[in-house]
Amino acid sequence: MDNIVKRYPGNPVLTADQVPYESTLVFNAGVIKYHDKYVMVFRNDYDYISGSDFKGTNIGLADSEDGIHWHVHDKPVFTLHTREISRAYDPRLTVIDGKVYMCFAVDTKHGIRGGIATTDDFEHFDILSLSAPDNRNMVLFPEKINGLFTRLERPFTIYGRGGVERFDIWSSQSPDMKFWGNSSLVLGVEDVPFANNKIGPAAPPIKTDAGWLTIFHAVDIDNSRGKNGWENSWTKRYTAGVALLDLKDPTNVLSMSKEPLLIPETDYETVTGFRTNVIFPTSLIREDDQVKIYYGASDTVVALATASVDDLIKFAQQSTDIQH
Ligand code: BMA
Repeated sequence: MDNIVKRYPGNPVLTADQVPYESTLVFNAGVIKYHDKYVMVFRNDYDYISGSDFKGTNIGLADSEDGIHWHVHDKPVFTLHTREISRAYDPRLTVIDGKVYMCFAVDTKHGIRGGIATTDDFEHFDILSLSAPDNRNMVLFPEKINGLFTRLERPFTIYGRGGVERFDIWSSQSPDMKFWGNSSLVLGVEDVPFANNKIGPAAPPIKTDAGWLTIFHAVDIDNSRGKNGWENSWTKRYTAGVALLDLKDPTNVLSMSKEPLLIPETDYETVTGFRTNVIFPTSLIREDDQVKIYYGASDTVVALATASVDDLIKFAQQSTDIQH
């Protein structure tokens, strides 16, 4: 099963120098096919200060005819900044019944919230809900399940998990995108053999006969890693795994890869960039029997890879030993 994922040889597909406004890092992008074009919303961090601090973050918009060559629009399209809120970031897009929804994370003075907005034109966004803190990495399933909108999400359970980062993937449901409940654990970090720190939802799942094909990110810490990227110390590595969830009950994990699907390897994933060793997938686009996988690389650029749906399903069928 080696190399079932092919990186686009011309990677990265989006870099800060393509952006016609202040931009330092462009990464973690939501991508959909919409009205015969590819549309991307991406996180833009600009004006580096020091440590992990940037002067600002906004969400930019780009479109493309082929999913490879991107034209960035002249202004950012989504910025949240108030006395309470410092920024919105990490957008994911899902189309449900022809309507576009964007999930995003929001940093506030009182915690991190997961937001969901809808838009018709990528200029005006109506915010439908903001979760209680701390929660983020929300992704929406592309259709209602048992009559309810369904999302995967990643609460931050610091206090209840022994005071350390041990974060898991959960799901919640809603009749209207505003009120969310029916929350259940989907996958625990201890279920993932290549994570020793935390996991989280990556891209909105896609429907296959074998189940919801779901990519997630998995974090391992190795203290011998020391300095990587621009910060004084960065010891985490972000890889991507893949799982199949029951079509009728996505809290039921049918199977999961025992090994990562994508590990940082190339220069733009391991050598150059702000936080190296980070692969952060945020979008999956199905095209016949193939998928395009978009991911943030080193928190610095957007990269593209492709894989066959059948290979991903086989890769996800390695293990059915899910503990809870
Ligand atoms: C996570 C988020 C992501 C980022 C990743 C690696 O906690 O902040 O946006 O890609 O860390 O830095």
